[in-house]
Amino acid sequence: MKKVILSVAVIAVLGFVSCKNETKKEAETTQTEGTSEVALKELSFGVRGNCGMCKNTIEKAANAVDGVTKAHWDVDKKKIDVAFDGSKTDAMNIHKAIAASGYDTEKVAGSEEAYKNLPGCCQYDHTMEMNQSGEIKAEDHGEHHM
Ligand SMILES: [Cu+2]
Repeated sequence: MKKVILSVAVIAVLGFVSCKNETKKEAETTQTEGTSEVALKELSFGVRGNCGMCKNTIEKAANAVDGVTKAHWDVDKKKIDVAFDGSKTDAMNIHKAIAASGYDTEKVAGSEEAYKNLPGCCQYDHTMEMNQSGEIKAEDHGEHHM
């Protein structure tokens, strides 16, 4: 009887050890590198807009493009920083999506229809300079000819 109990104990120990080995092996295999080859691209370009509401609309439009992972519009610089998966979309799709929401980008003019539906405070000036430095501009940047 004692022998039986002993052998059961031995089997249990052996089983435990082999189980342990297995989990260790598994952990090692999952650690090996995946084949993820995400072509993440970053890009900045000019987008016109006035305020925080514009920011929401612009960023929402950019984020709605499949493959976009980041969209950050700077109200002072009139510029957006985006990151996207280059295998899913391209820069032009993002320009178009923002333009469709009513905002001018440096490549695509904003949809007039969407612009008209923007709140009054968001109806930005179409001649607004894009890609500003964010600093106060000096009015006189020509040379002085006397
Ligand atoms: Cu606005």
